[in-house]
Amino acid sequence: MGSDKNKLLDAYRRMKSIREFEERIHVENTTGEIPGFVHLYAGQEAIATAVCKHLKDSDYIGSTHRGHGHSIAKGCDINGMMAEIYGKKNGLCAGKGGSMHIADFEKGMLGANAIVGGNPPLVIGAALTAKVQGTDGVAVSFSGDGASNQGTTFESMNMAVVLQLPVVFIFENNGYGEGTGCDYAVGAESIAQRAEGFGLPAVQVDGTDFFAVEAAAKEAINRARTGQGPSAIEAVAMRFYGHFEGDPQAYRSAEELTQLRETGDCLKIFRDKVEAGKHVTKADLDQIDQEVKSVIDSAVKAAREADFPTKDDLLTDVYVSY
Ligand SMILES: Cc1ncc(C[n+]2csc(CCOP(=O)(O)OP(=O)(O)O)c2C)c(N)n1
Ligand SMILES: [Mg+2]
Repeated sequence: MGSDKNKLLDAYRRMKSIREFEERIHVENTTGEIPGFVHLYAGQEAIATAVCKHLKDSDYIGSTHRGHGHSIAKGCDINGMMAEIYGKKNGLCAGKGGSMHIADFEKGMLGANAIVGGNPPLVIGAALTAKVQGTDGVAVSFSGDGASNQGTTFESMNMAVVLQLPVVFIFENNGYGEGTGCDYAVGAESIAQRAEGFGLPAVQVDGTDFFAVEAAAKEAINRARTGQGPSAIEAVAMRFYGHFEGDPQAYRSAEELTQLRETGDCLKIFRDKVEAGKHVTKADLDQIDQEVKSVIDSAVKAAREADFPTKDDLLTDVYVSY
């Protein structure tokens, strides 16, 4: 019982951390202190959290331009991430990457990736390494509906099947690639159906339902870990904010956004489910809300006060040293 409760609270803490991180960046971005573009993951938290729950630090993930949620779910340090987004020297990548290039190999985070369709080839490389070295390592690629149309993604799915790699392709269908609806741009009945065409076992799940994603991810990751080859999951959940911060969102209505917050909020859906059960109370979850808020407050404060890299820092990290 105790461990069930702890697992639920851990999942909620992770999802809430992502939400609070993103909501706060939405506000802080207006001050002009954050250099570069930011793409917020709010609305899709259940997907990254439910998938990464089944992964170890030694497993790898590849992410997208919308990578904050994947990074937090994989265990990256929140203070280091915030400092990175502010371009500061103590950031996870020494302030040289920013929002779209957060990486942390110690946590198995291969990197956010500004190239749409950029991560699947990297991720199958990590999966091939695990297979050749005979570890039980798994690699997971997070891609959007837009990235599902890229040739790099097709080639990666094919190679994963041909080489029977320990990889899972997570397609986060949030309805849009920038301002283009996936109804228009994805030429198949579903992304899962398309993945099946490549020979992958594939399912479509409700990405606002943590438990649905968790169950599908458990099966797919177990399949990969036990040498039974690759899988794909299409998880459907809309983003709450624009494509990037500053997007006027002329392609969707105000009603769509209001309705999303009311009926498509994975945190509310999670809370309703667990509060109706025996183990977790509203007070437990409210307490996590408070704790997470203070973690994010202090991450923002520390990031704002930290130093920028110096000119000399420009000359380091240029080449890999082995
Ligand atoms: C190869 C490439 N083409 C185009 C772009 C411009 N671009 C950045 S994000 C994006 C949309 C991606 O949509 P999707 O994969 O659905 O991810 P989402 O933004 O919805 O999370 C596009 C076209 C890019 N960064 N890289
Ligand atoms: Mg999309």
